[in-house]
Amino acid sequence: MEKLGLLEVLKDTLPTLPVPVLFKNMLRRPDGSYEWKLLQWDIYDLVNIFGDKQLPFRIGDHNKRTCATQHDQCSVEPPIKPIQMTFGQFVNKAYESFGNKWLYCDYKYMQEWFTDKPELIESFNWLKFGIGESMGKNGLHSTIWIGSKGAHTDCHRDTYGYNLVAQVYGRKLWLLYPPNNALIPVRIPYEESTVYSRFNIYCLSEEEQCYLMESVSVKPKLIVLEPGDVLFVPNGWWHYVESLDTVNISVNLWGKLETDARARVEEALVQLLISKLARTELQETDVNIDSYYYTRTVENAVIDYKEMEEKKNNERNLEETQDKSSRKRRRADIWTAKELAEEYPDHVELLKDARSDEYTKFLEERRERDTSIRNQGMTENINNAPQFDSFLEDLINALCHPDVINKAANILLERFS
Ligand SMILES: O=C(O)CCC(=O)C(=O)O
Repeated sequence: MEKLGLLEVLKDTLPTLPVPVLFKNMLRRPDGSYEWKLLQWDIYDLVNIFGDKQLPFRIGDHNKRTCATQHDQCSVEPPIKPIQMTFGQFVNKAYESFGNKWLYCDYKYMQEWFTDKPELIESFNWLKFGIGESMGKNGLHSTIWIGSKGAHTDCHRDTYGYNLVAQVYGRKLWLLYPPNNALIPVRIPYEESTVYSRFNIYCLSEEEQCYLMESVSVKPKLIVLEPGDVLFVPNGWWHYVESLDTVNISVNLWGKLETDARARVEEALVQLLISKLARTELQETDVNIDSYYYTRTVENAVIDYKEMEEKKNNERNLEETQDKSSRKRRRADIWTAKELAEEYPDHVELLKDARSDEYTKFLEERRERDTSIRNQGMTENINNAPQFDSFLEDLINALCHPDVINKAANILLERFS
């Protein structure tokens, strides 16, 4: 039988993979050069391409124990607004170390920020990963992340889709945990489609370090992405991401999943609760709209879900009438991660569980950030951190807990016909 191309296999397989996978050398030509222009450009090319466009950069502290995650602007003392600068100015500041701060222009949709830069949008695509033309033929539906050393995204999991992340410049460390509730999901800080963990992994307290070592029984994966690497992250996996080098760029694409319609109902329920309960300073501004709007959003998500279910049932019925061999063929299109790695060893790597000494060292390094501040007597804000103290937050996090929302969505969907 003719060997299927990896692209063909990934089309059906990627959305079904339950474990992360690393794609190596997928973006290289046989002569070793990169296919993507985005990967061919050096830092001077990139400075030219980004030009004089002003970009917002979040600022955070190296070695600062804020207790609340630094993702939440309100929890940084004093609250800091993102600063605007060009990519060229960012590069200069990054190399000057910028007063021991990190800068992060993160989670920027190309279609919101860079439609005036077609060269950038056309400089990469996801077709090799089996993504269809409409989403994958260029970078339009992707997001870009530009940060300096220490810039990080707090531990979270995404509500919708699966994730393909390509490292473009510098190295980034990814800590991944399989789906579980031991990492304590919270909805404050609130961000649509992002469920944060209560753990501030960037600078851990001793208690948090112990908890992660002793009470989280699932085994994490730890990987450093280099330019040209592409990481696949399945839906529901927690990830904490930290930039290791002076200048860091990555791009990603969230692929669609059948389960997204159901996740949308749950996410709309959370939004409605937050809009009712959260104090304005704990919310993104767009949440502070009359909750009538969010009630309708839940209703629309329920309608969409029901329509999706009906379509799926029709397709299933059609399949039942197909002959057995074509059904078998469809099943054979789905591979396991192990099969992929065995069949395409040059391109697909399974991620091993982090070795215990590796994980211990990783956590220890992040706790030392805490210790360095503790020694300087700067721990006051630990006890005032909203995530740990506020009863309202505890209440919101209880009501928005995935188990509660899942149950509420079940009941709602059962009743709605
Ligand atoms: O690169 C980062 O800082 C975070 C990326 C991320 O969270 C994602 O792609 O889902």
